[in-house]
Amino acid sequence: MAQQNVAVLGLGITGLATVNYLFQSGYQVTVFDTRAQPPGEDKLAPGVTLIKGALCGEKLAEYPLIVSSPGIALATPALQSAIKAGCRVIGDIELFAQKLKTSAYQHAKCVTITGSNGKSTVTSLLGEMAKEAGIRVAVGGNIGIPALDLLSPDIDLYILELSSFQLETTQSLDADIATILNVSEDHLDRYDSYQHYIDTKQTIYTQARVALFNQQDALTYVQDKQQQTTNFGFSDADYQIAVDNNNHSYLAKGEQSLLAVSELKLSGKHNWLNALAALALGEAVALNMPSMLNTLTTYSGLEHRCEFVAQAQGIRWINDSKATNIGATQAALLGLSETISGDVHLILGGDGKGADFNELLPFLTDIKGEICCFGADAQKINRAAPIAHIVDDLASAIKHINTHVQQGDLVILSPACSSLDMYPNFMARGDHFKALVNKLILSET
Ligand code: UMA
Ligand code: ADP
Repeated sequence: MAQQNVAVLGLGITGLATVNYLFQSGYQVTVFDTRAQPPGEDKLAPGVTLIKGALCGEKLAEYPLIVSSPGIALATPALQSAIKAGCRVIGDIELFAQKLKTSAYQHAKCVTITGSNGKSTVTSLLGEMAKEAGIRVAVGGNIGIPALDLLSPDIDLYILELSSFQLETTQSLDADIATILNVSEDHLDRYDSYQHYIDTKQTIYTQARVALFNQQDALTYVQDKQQQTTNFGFSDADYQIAVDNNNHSYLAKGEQSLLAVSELKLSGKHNWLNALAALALGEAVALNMPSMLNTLTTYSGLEHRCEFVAQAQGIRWINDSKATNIGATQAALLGLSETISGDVHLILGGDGKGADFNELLPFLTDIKGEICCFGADAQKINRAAPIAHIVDDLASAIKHINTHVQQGDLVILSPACSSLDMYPNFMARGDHFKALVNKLILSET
């Protein structure tokens, strides 16, 4: 029998995982990548053809099945013309979903997590909860490990973080539970409208048996009235915050208090919601509550998310490089305002992905310290918020702020923008910030 031809678009980590998966499943694979030196080139199996350069609709139309990477928008003209010519376009998560329906994998449970912010925190937290409960768990997707690389018949629970990019090309997941944690503007350079981005997020629910929504955020509400749902939120929710007579707050299931929020290792009120979401997801896949609560008392969060860097001369430095949209910066500012005695100094900047920075303005007016901005959208930020000084780069921002700080102050990199205009990724930006801060502190002691 002739091998079926499949085109894989993109040779990043998703493309490479897809190529390996299809190649091992016996397909004839051709990879397309627009870049002159795609990152996975040296790792390609012999027998896989790589075509570099601009995507051509006519060429793609020769393939009945195209598996596209998340970094390539479905709206790309070459892809659209291939679809019109009758090609089927899916993503790696769709291949994963199909594999999970086969006999060796059917026993496994699956949780899917999307949202504009908090995805990685909830995904990794739930992964830690499952590990602590002794479950054979695999954690991946947008958080970093491509879903296809997780597949093993030995796994009993998959926890997938899904981006809107991945949801664009996924139709047949059958998750035990799916959640949209929250929705705020992001990736507006990729979608023709905010509504398009919201609608894409909503498709996660139609591919799950139970939908978990955020009571505080109407954009996460479930549209299908027939769908089984559960919810989390500060109040009026299945998983909520209870306050006792002494004004102490607790994570609670309905009226039943579970854990004092003061016991959480994570800080900031947005993390109360993340913890509630993880508990709801965990219960839906039968994780044991005492064990999950125990994890919450030890889990300290991921690098680059409101990460403590150093304290010197009474000044606290925080790396929140993963704040790549306005909603994340807003959450960081609200969370931190409760914990400091002095002023907050803020570093913004990068590529705003089409965001309207006027929406950030209400959260900047309370800031008494310095605000600096740099990068591709520095002018745009400064036009919306003239209090933000334009500087050349991160080093200049730190230098400027350091001349204004006083004991009790806090300096935070929470850029509200992606890093890709100046750095390979948000991790490199956060690492640069940490290195600059540590160097500064060393030079002053
Ligand atoms: N690219 C090209 N030409 C191509 C293919 C890709 O220029 O032919 C560019 C894309 O525009 C993008 C970059 O290369 O700028 C990477 O794209 P990719 O699809 O090859 O990405 P991968 O390396 O496979 O990583 C992807 C996710 N990346 C994106 O969605 C852009 C990773 O999420 C994810 O961890 C990984 O799959 C595993 O599932 C990153 C991300 O930034 C962290 N996600 C966005 C976010 O979180 O906001 C959605
Ligand atoms: P994502 O994977 O969705 O980008 P992360 O957990 O990596 O989410 O966090 C990204 C940024 O969003 C960080 O700056 C973090 O402080 C902030 N954040 C985390 N959880 C929430 C939430 N529930 N609401 C708003 N912002 C959040």
